[in-house]
Amino acid sequence: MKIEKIELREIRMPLVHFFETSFGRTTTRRIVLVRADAEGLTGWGEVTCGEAPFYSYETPETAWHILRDFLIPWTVEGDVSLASDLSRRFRPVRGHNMAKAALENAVWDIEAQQKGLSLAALIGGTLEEIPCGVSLGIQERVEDLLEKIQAELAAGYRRIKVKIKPGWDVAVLERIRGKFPDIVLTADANSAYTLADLDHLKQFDRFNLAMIEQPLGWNDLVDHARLQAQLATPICLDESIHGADDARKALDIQACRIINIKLGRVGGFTAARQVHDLCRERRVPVWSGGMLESGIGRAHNIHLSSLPGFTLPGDISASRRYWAEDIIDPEVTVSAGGTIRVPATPGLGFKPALDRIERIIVRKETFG
Ligand code: OSB
Ligand code: MG
Repeated sequence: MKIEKIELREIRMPLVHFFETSFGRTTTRRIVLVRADAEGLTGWGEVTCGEAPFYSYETPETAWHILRDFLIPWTVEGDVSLASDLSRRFRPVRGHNMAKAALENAVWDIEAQQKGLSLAALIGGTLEEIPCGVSLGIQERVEDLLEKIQAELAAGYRRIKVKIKPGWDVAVLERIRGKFPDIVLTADANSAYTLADLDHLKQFDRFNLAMIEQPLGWNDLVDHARLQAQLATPICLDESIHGADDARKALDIQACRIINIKLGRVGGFTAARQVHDLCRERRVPVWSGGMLESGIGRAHNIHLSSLPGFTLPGDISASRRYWAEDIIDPEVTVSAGGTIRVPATPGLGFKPALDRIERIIVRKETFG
């Protein structure tokens, strides 16, 4: 196919409630959207990076630069036969996976429509419904967190993940387990600890967590392997896994027993599928992480989670939990049983609401 036109838009979306992790608090998202047009069809992608370079080094500014000056020119020149060709074409750019993913995923959306398939069907997804969990940020008071957990369980969510950091960990988990002894509970540290905290981290074993996510360095594998050897709780890696090579190395040295796959962090559907396939071969469970996405990124995550190795609930929840008004129609909803139905119509299966997007746009550039 010939990609005739690509548009970048940056939008601002205030969160319904602030979201706080060990690296800081977010109140309003800055989101870069990619729209690609080819042969009468339109595809959409979302750059999932944070506003500041705290989760990874990417920001909306770096993504705009890498897309405008490298990835977009390489996409509009010549033909693209398959969306999966783009990851090879983008390889000379080191890293910047979230910028790459946004454009690659927009082209996957187009390819699915051309073939009359849902994105899930195009990538080989088999699950018609996906199990959902929630990620709860650090709160002002432990009581606020306990109330939120209660409400999310009542809404049907199947797994509760809480953000932790030094000073908001053991005592908080103690309170949660006191009130909810049997729920599926996980904790995400977003790299807030080091191996010097080994004795402290060992205390987590008594909370029967389904996993502890990314306790150590954002790009580390080796120290995580040391830690895993000393912990009963399975480690799940998030930040450290940038593609199938990292996943293979992490599993070879037993740095983790579970992997969180994020489309943006690994660079799009092609790489995400490679990580999934490797983990499936090795019987390692995976799940889809989230990055406080708008409906567009959220929809991509839903399709990804239809692959058969996604056996654990993902951080994919209802639009309403984040947005007063999402930018897709219909918005993402979750059943009383805590599941989301994977759309079966061609492409994304959700319609970007152009009028709403135009109302919250802060910049736009057209290429091609
Ligand atoms: O580590 O999973 C993470 C949000 C921003 C940055 C990193 C993470 C998160 C989440 C939110 O946990 C998950 C969601 O989008 O619901
Ligand atoms: Mg995480």
